[in-house]
Amino acid sequence: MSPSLDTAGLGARAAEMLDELAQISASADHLTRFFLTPEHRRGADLVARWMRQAGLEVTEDALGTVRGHRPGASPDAPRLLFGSHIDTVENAGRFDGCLGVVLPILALDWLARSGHQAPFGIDVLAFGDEEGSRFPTTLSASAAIAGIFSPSMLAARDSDGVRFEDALRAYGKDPADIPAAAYDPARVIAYVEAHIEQGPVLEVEGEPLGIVTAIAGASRLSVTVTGEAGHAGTVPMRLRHDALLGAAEMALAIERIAVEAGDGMVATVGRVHVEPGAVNVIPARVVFTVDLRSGSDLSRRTALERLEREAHHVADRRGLGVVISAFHEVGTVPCFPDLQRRLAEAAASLGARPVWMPSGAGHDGQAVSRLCPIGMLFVRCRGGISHNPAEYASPADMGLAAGTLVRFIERFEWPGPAGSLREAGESA
Ligand code: HGY
Ligand code: MN
Ligand code: MN
Repeated sequence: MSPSLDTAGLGARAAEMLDELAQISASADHLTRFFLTPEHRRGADLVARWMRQAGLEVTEDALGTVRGHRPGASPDAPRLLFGSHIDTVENAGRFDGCLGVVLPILALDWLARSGHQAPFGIDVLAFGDEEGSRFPTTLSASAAIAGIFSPSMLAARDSDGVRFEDALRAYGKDPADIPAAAYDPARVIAYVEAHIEQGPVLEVEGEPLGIVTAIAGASRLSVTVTGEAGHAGTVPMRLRHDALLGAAEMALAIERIAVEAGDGMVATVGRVHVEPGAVNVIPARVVFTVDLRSGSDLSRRTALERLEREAHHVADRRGLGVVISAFHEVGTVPCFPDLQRRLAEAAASLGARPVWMPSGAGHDGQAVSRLCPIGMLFVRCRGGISHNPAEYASPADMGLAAGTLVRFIERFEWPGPAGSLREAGESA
């Protein structure tokens, strides 16, 4: 067991690193770092430097994921994976994603300094496309390591019309190398992601750490409503086909569907585009997004069917057209019980009493779950605020989380290549 863990020092270092990474942004005024941008490149280079300083072998795959590797007892020893994302939403906080890259780097640095050598290999992964902020894709980088990257993503275009594939080539990658980014499932033990909770539960419970039981399934939709442009001063209200009012009525219907569904369902209309967007022209076309989530996939699918019906009722009544297309769909993903137990025991060894809880936010772990068992460790964040520059996790809580990862790795008894974690987990 490594010497008594200096969790305060680990937390202070984590805060410094996150502050440094947060300076790498498309804007001088706020933190915005989108996939395959110059800011992504600079952020990836900084993470790679930290990985090297921690003694890791650094590579980068065809989706730009930075990989830091610590060898196990033999070059082909199966690996424990840790990681999260370094891309952000617009005007983001500095902890979302990045924390889950910084903490395992610090944990491995600590273990290296304390002379610990695990029989298994350990990788830290910094994914670049979790948020889906630039392209209408999400989890593309983690999907690639899981071997489930969808080539159709390459045709996605950002708001400037730039194709995913062209941006990838401009970033110096070759789409032909994407299949090689996938891990061999037989060489991977499990994946563990540390992440801020992005909600208020841990703060309300007065606990610094959470053990995630499952990650909620999510659907992201694009809804296009078409009406008829007209003169704002001359067309009587009863003769209008106002695309924006139709969209507004649909948005309120979506809210009602989520509230009535229960199951912790949440629905968000986050982006609205209005054409022609002139003050004195009746809107002819509106495109808006829907983000729908629930811990129950059945409940979410039922809500989607109801949303489709009600949107068409509104359109029929107002003489509008409506087209609904889903551009992202991921099912609810359970976290592996054996990993939950191991994370909880590691946290408890440092005096924490972690809270078991689901994640309403999506994470790279949802994609990686198609490769191997996943576990997630939540870190308390102030006021549950996230996707907001006011996002904050304390150095003390971050240090405790880093220490938990150290203990998790030190204690990770693994049956070896003969047996997989899944078998061990099932017997546990
Ligand atoms: O939207 C999410 O849940 C994640 O922050 N990308
Ligand atoms: Mn995140
Ligand atoms: Mn996020």
